[in-house]
Amino acid sequence: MVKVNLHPSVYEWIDEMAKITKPDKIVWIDGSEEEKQRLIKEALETGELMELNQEKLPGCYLHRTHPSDVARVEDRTFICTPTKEEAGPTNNWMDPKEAYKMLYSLFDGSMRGRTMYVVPYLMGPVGSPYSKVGIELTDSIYVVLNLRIMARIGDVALKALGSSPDFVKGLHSKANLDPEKRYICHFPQDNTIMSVNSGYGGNVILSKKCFALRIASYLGKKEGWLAEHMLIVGVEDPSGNVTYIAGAFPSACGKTNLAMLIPPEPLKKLGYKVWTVGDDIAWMRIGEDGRLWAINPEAGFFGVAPGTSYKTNPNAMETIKRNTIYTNVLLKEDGTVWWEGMDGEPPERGIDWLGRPWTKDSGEKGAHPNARFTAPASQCPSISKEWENPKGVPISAIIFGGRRAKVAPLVYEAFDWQHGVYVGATMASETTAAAMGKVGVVRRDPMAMLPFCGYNMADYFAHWLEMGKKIPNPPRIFHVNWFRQDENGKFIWPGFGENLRVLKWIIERCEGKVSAKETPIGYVPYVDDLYLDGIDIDKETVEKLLEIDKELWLKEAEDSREFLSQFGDRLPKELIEENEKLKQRLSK
Ligand code: GTP
Ligand code: SPV
Ligand code: MN
Repeated sequence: MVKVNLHPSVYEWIDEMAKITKPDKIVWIDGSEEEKQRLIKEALETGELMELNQEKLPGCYLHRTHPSDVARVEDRTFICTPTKEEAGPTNNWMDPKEAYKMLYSLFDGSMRGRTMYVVPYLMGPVGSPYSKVGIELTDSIYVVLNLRIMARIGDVALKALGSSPDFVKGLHSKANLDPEKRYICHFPQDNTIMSVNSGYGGNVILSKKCFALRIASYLGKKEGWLAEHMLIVGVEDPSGNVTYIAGAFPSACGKTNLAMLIPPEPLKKLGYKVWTVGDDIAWMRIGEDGRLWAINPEAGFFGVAPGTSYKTNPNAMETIKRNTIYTNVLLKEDGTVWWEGMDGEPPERGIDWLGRPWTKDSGEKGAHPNARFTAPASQCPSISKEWENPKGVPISAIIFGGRRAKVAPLVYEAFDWQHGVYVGATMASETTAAAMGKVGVVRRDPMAMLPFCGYNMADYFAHWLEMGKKIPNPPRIFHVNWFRQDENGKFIWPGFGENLRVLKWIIERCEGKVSAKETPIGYVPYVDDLYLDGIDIDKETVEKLLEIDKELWLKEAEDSREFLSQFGDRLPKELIEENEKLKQRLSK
């Protein structure tokens, strides 16, 4: 292990947690290759991992979680602030004293007979002033191996921490996976996360949603920056100029796909290229040049497997060919993997995500709808050469989006920052399999942060408004919807690579190159300004995708008003003002 004089509080905290959880041994993770091989060997012996066909999928392994433990548990996720108001009406709240008391009893002896791994990890590029350190204590090798891909772990993290006491404490134990005693608790004031009785990604890879979004959003508010559920993508135009866009879509609504987009043939011919910086989380600060700059705090992708194919996302398919952990996918007879929506014919038979024999005519899903892959970002063919730039990349446009079968047009632009914050604050989307609960129900999911904001959402809106005043040259704000459906429930817009045509318009708006139609909800493209050469959808249909139905939008405005009203006096008045203005424009 690297020699650094860590702050005494690091050891004190680990000792204290070990006294409670009572592991047989404690192992510090250094991040070395040798250590990785040792952990994999151990996980193969216990069955925590299964080896896949090493010729076809070198360095790849399969993991199955408990059937009751396949997605984030929003109803068991808590923000434990001194007062309920600080957590706000959209979060579950628990009094910190009571939460600690309950958790310590659940953690009591939970690691008996197991090893406690001490995993120091760095969020953000090495050497970046914006990077932050966490330490996760866990009794799961699966978690260690995932963290190894998703963050920069071991010695690099300890070096970055040095003798500072400033790190995020994370304690995780699978305990006995009892779903009734599953808790994901955050203590923003203490820089602390505690997760118990789960083994599923978003609940246990504490670097990700727990730290980089919930704790970080709280730190961002305090320190004047933004931690967001956003992809970061660079679009290179034929002259070689790269424009960076950040996009917030709710879970399983297309961030990974947009971040790794491959230009459709006609745009490729013109010279367009797309570069991936991040697919899930962005930390954004105001740069010296007065623009908003973003880093990807992560080092890997924890992506949705179903629907990923060479047709929809070839860059992802190339990324996950090696050194990838697959969770809850179908195991094929040849030791490779499959999921619904993969290219070609489904296999005749295999072992499904539950570990049961499966045949293609069984009518059952082979992979869980929230099956995931964990893969290093460095393996992505489209990875940007700027992805580890300590300064980040300058953001020209922010896009909000969701799954809306109706109402929301393909794309529109907000009138200004304040209106853009309203658009983000009132965005809605159909729920997906990324969280436990009903799928396909429309809900408001402000800035795609409903499950991830670590403090009162009204204060979060105020922070966004405040940031807008502080950024001399703010990004323009847009809203997109790739998911409008026809009467038969089919997606109308072809999506995926074709989404670049929308990004092209967005970039031209940022450059002041195209005009737009002013509508009550914002600026909408003139259809002739969208590059539609060689696309498989006719102009009239695109016109329809751009239509604003005033009746539906008035209802939308009413519904948004009701959603906002839950925040009471704490809600910034600017958002009510925007809601009023929208209704007035719609009633004209
Ligand atoms: P999280 O990792 O949960 O935050 O999700 P994400 O936003 O990164 O979603 P992802 O890109 O993995 O997409 C989720 C699902 O939506 C996959 O099944 C995709 O195939 C599908 N999808 C993504 N983009 C499009 C699109 O443009 N059109 C359609 N119809 N489906 C899409
Ligand atoms: C999401 O649900 O938004 C994810 C997957 O990115 S998880 O890490 O499980 O939260
Ligand atoms: Mn996500």
